Amino acid sequence: MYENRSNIVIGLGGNLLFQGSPTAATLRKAVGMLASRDVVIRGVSRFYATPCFPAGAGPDYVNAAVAASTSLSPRQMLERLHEVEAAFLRERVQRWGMRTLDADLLAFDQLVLPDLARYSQWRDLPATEQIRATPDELILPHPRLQDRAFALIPMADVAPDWVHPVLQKSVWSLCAALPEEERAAVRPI
Ligand code: PH2
Ligand code: MG
Ligand code: MG
Repeated sequence: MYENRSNIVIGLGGNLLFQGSPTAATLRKAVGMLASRDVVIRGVSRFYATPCFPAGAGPDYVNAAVAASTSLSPRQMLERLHEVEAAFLRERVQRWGMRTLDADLLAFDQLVLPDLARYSQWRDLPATEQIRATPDELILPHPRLQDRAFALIPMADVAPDWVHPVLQKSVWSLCAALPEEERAAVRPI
């Protein structure tokens, strides 16, 4: 039977504070948990050490990106990511006392969700508001994707040619538009 699959990119992040070098292992395990009949992993980026954003708010992260194809809807995919986060959250609560895995849906085909107006509203949110306000609905593409070297550089490993459906730029060109010092601070490990 023909199955309509979507190409997606997931951003993974983990903070170094509670696990040190095992952070990379956490991300690898997360990839293993994501893989299933309805989420086929197409590529995993290199792992990068990245300075915490906002600067000084905490220790460095390890970030990576995963390209996959899925038969799930955006909402189902988000739920799957929350399940994977929760699995590591439980582990972390026992072993390290805090969350160590963030799994974000960065891109889902060329979808713009919930609609162009609301996507644009979140993308253009002033920096001061970004710290306080979190959308309670799924926004796609990830509203901060174009700003963040720690998301774009790993994504360029697995989906350099994905074109942002609103900005009409490839990941590769979004990366090239980042300030040089921000790119340089994202280091493969
Ligand atoms: N994620 C955050 C906040 N800050 N900084 C880096 N370097 N990497 C992240 O993944 C990250 C962050 C909240 O999701
Ligand atoms: Mg995040
Ligand atoms: Mg998140």
